Amino acid sequence: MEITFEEKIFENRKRKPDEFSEIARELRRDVIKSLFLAQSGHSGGSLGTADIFAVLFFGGYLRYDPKNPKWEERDRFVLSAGHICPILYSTLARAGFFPVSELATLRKLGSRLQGHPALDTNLPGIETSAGSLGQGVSIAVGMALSDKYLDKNNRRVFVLTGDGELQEGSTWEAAMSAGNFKLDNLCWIVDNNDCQIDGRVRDVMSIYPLDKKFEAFKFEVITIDGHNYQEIMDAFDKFIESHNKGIGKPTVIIAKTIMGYPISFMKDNYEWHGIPPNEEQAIISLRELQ
Ligand SMILES: Cc1ncc(C[n+]2csc(CCOP(=O)(O)OP(=O)(O)O)c2C)c(N)n1
Repeated sequence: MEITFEEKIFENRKRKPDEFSEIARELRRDVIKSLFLAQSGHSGGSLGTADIFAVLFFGGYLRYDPKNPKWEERDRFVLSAGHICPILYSTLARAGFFPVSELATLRKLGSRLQGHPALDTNLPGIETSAGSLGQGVSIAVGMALSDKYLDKNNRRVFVLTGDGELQEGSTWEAAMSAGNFKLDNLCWIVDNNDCQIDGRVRDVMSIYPLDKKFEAFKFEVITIDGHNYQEIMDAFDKFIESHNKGIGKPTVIIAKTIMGYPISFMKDNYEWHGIPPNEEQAIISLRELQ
């Protein structure tokens, strides 16, 4: 007997935290392989956020149907940090939106898997183009606004930004709007690895204290270890409860992550923000991800 969509979501919800580690390892292996084949792209953030992607997409939190990507009642996921799309592509492929074999075309001419998500490639599962930092989160706020006040539907909007991305002024306008308009259907995840393209976020231009800033913008603030599955699950559960109760506040999950995690020679090194592994590094990485 075929299981229904709702049953599948419920089954996913029952996953134990440990079950995510194999999923995340698979996603990270895909990231390494596709970046190696492309010989360009962003390793650090893609690897560092894999645990969050595993829980969000495979834990029954994000509602989607890969067989019907435009399903009216789906939640939306916006990758505002568009440069870390290798992890989004692996996730979408493993979730069944398109063949896993297509991951080998990352950044190739004519591929649907461009270096930043692009709507005009018609890749299933992509909700918006992104890559110009700050833009995606503003689009996500617009989506949440129209869902809550125009369509009055039950959809949730999840958006992921980097922390260096928060040095882009427009992100704070998005935060101010989300708080002001009481967008309790918006879950903003910050990949807080304290690394960006040129160094430590705190050295280049500090964005801290992040929790106090989001509180001032009227957010429900949850700070977690972004590699701890139980904490990630609890944070999404709390957001969903807030949405169901209609608390009138957006949620931000400040996820403390480690860039390049868990690869020994990439971990917490901002120089891995935007480079791919060479052959030797890819072999070592895949060995470490066994
Ligand atoms: C508006 C804009 N300015 C500059 C860039 C170039 N850029 C891409 S990623 C990045 C750093 C982002 O840092 P962070 O958000 O912390 O991402 P992480 O390094 O953790 O992947 C920069 C400056 C861009 N994509 N968009």
